[in-house]
Formats: sequence, C-alpha cells, structure tokens
Amino acid sequence: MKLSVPAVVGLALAGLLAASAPNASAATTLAAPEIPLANVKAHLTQLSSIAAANGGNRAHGRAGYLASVNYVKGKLDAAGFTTTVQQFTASGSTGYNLIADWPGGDSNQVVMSGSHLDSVTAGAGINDNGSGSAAILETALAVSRAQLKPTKHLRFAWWGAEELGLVGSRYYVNNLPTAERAKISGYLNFDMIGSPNPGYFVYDDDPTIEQTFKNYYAGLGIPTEIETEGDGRSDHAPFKNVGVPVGGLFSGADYIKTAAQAQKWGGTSGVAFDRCYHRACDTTANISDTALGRNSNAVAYAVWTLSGAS
Ligand code: DTR
Ligand code: ZN
Ligand code: ZN
Repeated sequence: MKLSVPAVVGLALAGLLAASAPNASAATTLAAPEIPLANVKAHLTQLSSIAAANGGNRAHGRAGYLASVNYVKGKLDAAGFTTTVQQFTASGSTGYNLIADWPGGDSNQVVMSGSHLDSVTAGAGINDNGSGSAAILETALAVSRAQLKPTKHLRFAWWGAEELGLVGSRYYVNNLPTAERAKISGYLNFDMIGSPNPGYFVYDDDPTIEQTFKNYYAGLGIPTEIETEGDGRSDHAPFKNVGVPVGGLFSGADYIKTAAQAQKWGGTSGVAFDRCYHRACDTTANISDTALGRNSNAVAYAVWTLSGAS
C-alpha cells in the first residue's frame, strides 16, 4: 500500500509515540491515512440537500432523517461493511440506528465509533451533527479503501433521536446483551466537531482514549482542553453508564469562547463556539474547515491506533 507523505511522517511519529505513550502497544501501529476534507464536506453537502428536499431538517420522525440513514447506509454497503438498521419508537414515531461492522478483527474486542445523525427540527443540523456523522463515515470509507486488518473489530454507529434525549444510543445499549457490552473495549463519540468558532476539547473519561486524542493534537502542536460542557449530554453517556470505556472530541456549542481560548486557538472571544447551535443557520456555512479537517484526522488516528491496525 503506497503511503502518502503525511502517513510516512505519521509512521515515524507513531513509532516515537508508541514507545513513549502510556499503554503503548509493543508493535508500532500503521499510521492512519489523511482523511480527505473534500470528501467529508461532500457528505455534508449531501446531508444539506437531503434536508432541503425534506422540509428543511433531518429530525427524528421526519423524512429527512430516514433519507440521511439511507445515504450513509448506501455508502457503507458499497464499501463492504455489514450494516444493520435497528428500529425503535420515540415520541410516537419510528426511529432508526444504523450500525456498521467492518468484517474481521477480534470480535471479543470491539472499537466502536458513533455520532448522532439526527438534527433538531429547526434546521439541517450540519455541525450538529452532520460534522461527526460525516467524519466517521469518511473514516469508515478510509478503512475500506485500506482494506484494513486491525487486531480489534471495528464498529461504527449513527444514532437516531439523540436530540430527544439520547434515545437511539440508549436503546442500543439497553438492548445489547451484557456479554456483548463487555466486548466493547472503547466507545468514541463525535458530536459537533466542526464548530465555526472552534475549541479543541477532549472528553476526560477513559484515560487511554483521552491520551490517544491528546497525542494526536500534541503531534500538531495544538493545545486541547478537557470537555466539561457535556457530561451526560451526548451518546457516550449510555455506554459510560454501563461501564464501557468512552472518549471523544468536541469543538463547542453555545458556550462563549474566552479571551484565553481565542489566544491559543484563534477565532473570536466573547462569541459562542457555535452561534447557530440548534438554529436554522446550522448550514454548510456553519463549519470551520480547519476544525473539521483536524478532527476528522483525529478520528482516523484514534480508530487506527486503538484497534491495533498494522
Ligand atoms: N448535546 C449535544 C450538544 C452538546 C452540548 N454539549 C456537549 C458536549 C459534548 C458533546 C455534545 C455536546 C447536542 O445538542 O446534540
Ligand atoms: Zn443538538
Ligand atoms: Zn449533537
């Protein structure tokens, strides 16, 4: 497999980090490929078009949500994933979770990545949470392009009805047999990772997952902060509640960026990380390409690293 320059650099870095990072595996894992930002943004354009064609949103119980599921499922089926659509009922409407398994790897050690695919009814939900959904979709497609053979089994999930209160992810966890829950070595959550006035926040739940993301950003020389806004506010919560190690990334919602944060990250202090949070203006114009690109690559780095891809 021809490695790109970033990947070659990444191999060297991964080798160095693997030697020094806590819980580093003995073998140096294969460096994750660069995730093409243009591909991630193309998924966002599709989700935007889906909303426009379906009453302006992709909310639970609306046509735009099921159309979003079918778009993502079509890409995954074509790429060789084993997909499952899990139905549930919430607020009198049928909801859908989309689960995609990459064949192979140790089925007793599952590295799972998830994002909610639904929007609020106010708009298209491009940052919240098209950004996370598109980033993990493109990471899954990168796994397929690489025909990756990770040590651990890879699973990806797109959740329904998160905006109603984590309904889809909670339904998945509640209906997963205890023995199956125990096989999940880590659940990585990505909800709002392209905010227009971005912060770089890392969930401080499982220390190994947290360190993995910190290592990635340290490699870019970008400082991160612990995510404090969201305990219990996104789809990692049901997994954490049953003892699954969790982690994730967040670029900020309606909290205000401080002067100190603007100093280290750029952007505008005194303004929300995402002024269009849960508003109609959460469109394709409501995305920081820099944050989306960095976080998409961080997703791939964590998936490759934590699954022992080699
Ligand atoms: N609950 C998410 C937005 C959100 C707010 N704070 C956090 C922290 C971590 C992840 C997500 C969030 C939503 O509205 O979809
Ligand atoms: Zn939301
Ligand atoms: Zn969200």
